[in-house]
Amino acid sequence: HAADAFRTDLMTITKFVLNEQSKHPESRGDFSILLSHIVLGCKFVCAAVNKAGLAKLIGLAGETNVQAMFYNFTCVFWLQGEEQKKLDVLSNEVFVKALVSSGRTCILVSEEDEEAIFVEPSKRGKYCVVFDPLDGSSNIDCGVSIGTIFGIYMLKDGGESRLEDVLQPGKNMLAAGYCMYGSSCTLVLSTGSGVNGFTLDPSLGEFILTHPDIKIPKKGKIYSVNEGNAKNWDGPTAKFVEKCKFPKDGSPAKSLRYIGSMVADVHRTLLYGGVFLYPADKKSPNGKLRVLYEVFPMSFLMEQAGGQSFTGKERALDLVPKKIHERSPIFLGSYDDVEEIKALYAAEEKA
Ligand code: P6P
Repeated sequence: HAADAFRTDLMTITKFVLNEQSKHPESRGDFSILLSHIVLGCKFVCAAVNKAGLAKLIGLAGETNVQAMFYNFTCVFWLQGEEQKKLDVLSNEVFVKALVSSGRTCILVSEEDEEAIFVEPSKRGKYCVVFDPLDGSSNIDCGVSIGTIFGIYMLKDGGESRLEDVLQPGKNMLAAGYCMYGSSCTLVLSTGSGVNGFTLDPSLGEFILTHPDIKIPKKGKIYSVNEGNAKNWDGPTAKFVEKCKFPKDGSPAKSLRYIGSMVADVHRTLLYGGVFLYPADKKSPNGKLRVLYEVFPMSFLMEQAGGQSFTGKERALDLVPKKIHERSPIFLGSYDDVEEIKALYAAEEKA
């Protein structure tokens, strides 16, 4: 029957977030309203990213001409000929406007903005959001999946919002997630009690719960690193990768999978297991990935899914950033695989 084609017990992200809220009777719904604005931002960026391909197809001078305007809760965007705006700049505008218009944020840190954004008092709320609006955007032209990454802190104390409120260790985050713009649009979210994945149904314009309670396999068969940096790796990283390729205990070698877009590499690691690493090297002693809006949100998700995340020195979520665009080396993924890396770094410590 046609009726059978449609499941009627769909769990949307909106319902899911409201269910979570109902577990906190004291909650006034601010967090749910904030999350709904982040979801809105993801929907518009998803549409813009898809249109980008189309824009190229219909030959708009090879640039992406998608303009988005926020009118309060709704957003109008259209393909237009005059202003040439790059997708990562546009995505940043969409998220900044969505977050400010939510009336629930006080400080925003974006990969696209050198300085933190302090929200004007009339629109100020109690949450601080750190985000990379379009991570991996250099991969757009070849159609590789890219994504938005975000983390949410609560203002440290009810007073004035200060930069210290976003220089908190990742373990203080209330929530973190990413939205991957690929063959489908998938939003993976944790609000501190597990990890859930939602897929955008474009016909409904809703994110539907498709990956409930994601748990990363305890050990994986994949390692994910840019081997092109091998000549600059330190000892423990080099030893770990060597072990992946030439295991001494007769176990099969691991497969190398590296997409070069963090959201895509982390999403595969979360679902299939294994380890993703962006280590320090002689050229970049703090690695490449940014602490606040790449390392912390992905580490938060990994721990919530039963995995772990290590910087080469400490648990990633224990790191206390000093600057909002600080970088850190990162080794994240299956619990046992990261344990092996920690043991190699500990052995070097002792040596
Ligand atoms: P590399 C994309 O530019 C990015 O910021 C992450 O998404 C990705 O994991 C990393 O850099 C890739 O860096 O040096 O391997 O090209």
